[in-house]
Formats: sequence, C-alpha cells, structure tokens
Amino acid sequence: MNKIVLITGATAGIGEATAKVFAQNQFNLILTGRRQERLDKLSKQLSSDFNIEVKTLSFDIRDKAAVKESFSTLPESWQKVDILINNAGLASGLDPIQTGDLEDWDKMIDTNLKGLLYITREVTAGMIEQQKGHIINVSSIAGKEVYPNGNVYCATKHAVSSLTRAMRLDLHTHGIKVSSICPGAVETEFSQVRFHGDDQKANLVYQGFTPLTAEDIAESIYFMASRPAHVNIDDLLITPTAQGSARDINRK
Ligand code: 8X3
Repeated sequence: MNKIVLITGATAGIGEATAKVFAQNQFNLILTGRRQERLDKLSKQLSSDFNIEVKTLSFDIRDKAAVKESFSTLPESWQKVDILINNAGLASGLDPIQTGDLEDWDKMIDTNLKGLLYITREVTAGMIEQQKGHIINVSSIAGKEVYPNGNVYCATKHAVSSLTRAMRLDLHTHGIKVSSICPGAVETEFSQVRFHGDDQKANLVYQGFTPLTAEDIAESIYFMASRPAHVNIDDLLITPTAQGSARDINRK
C-alpha cells in the first residue's frame, strides 16, 4: 500500500496545494476540513488524476469530540498515518490588544493551537505503534516575530513553534520526525479571512511585490517529508525575496 499522509485544512490554499503534490508523488491521502463539498471535489479530482486512494473527514477541528469520533471512523489500516501535516489555521482580525475581538481570539486559539493538539493526539497513537512517522506543523514567520496588531495570531504561531520542539522531544525516542515550516507572505485566502471578507484590504497585503504561492510552500513541505529516514528538518523559514522580516516588505 502507498504511504498515507493526513492533511488538515485541505480544502484551500497551502493545504490543497500540498494535497496535490503528495498525490503526484503517489501517497494516499486523508483530507480533512469543514467543507464536505470541497473535500469531495478535491478527492474525486486527485484520485482520478493520480490513481491514488483518498479518504475525507469533515469536522470542525475546534471540536475535540468531533475530531476523535471522525478519526475513529477510518479503517484500522488508515489510522496508521505516515505523515501528518498540521496545516489548518487562520488569522482572524488585525487589531490592537485593547480593542481586539474576543470571538476572533477564541477562533485563532481554538483552531491554531487546540485543534492542532486534538488531531495530533489521535494520529500519534498509530505512529508510536509503528515507531515511525513525521509530523509537519505549518507555523508562520509570526511564530518567530511579532508585529503591531498581530498579538494573538503571533502568540498562537509562537505556540506552534514551541509545541513543535516539545513534540520532537517527546517523540524522537519513538523514531518520529517533527518539523515546522514558517512561511512569510503567501497569497492565499489568508488575508480575506483575516479581514473578514474585505477584499480591498486583503488585496493590499500582496501589492507591489511577488508573494509566495501555496505551491511554493507545498513543494517545501514535500521536500521536508521526502528526506532520507535519518534526516529531520527541524524548522524551515521561507519568505518572498522581497520580504526581509515580517514587517519589512520591499514594495515597488
Ligand atoms: C502569515 C504571515 O506575516 O501575516 O502567517 O504573519 S504574516
């Protein structure tokens, strides 16, 4: 049987692009997300284009009971996941701490941090049993730096970066690799979501320079996942050429 990769937040952006790259490389896929229709469409397309098997799990990653229940519906052989890509995550709002929206904060903490923990808890059981596996956490440049109004988003990504190191400590004795990838500016639905659907604000974020694409990140994730068995890439920071730091972008 082909190796199995589970990708969270697979219905768009980096998750979807990553699903395509792994499909091209003959992995079987478990795609998770909230939108069943999008999961079905992607699953159909990838299984027929690349002659692989795909399972979809539709749940809200913030719901710990749903994550557990949904994962348990997989056939036993599919619960032995080779690679887990913790991609589901979002930024919601860009406001100073004194006026930040509490709903936005909960959404980011519950998705980026607690959701990542819930699915990791389910998947690691099978990895421990097999004494191998690879967890790749999609963090952010916001996991290394903070910027004005980024407060809670940056805090969740800093937490993803520290959890990556903590997981590595707990799991390296079981032969399991753990990595984080920290992208800078990537043009996806990220900014539309951050600005609650305000396209004008979202488009400004990527104006005057060439941002990364979801495919750039997907290729790097695949590179990390395809190193020889004895190699673990602990962390990878990847930015557009025009981005010198989270706050410094050379716009024309
Ligand atoms: C997304 C990149 O710079 O908006 O994680 O934090 S940034």
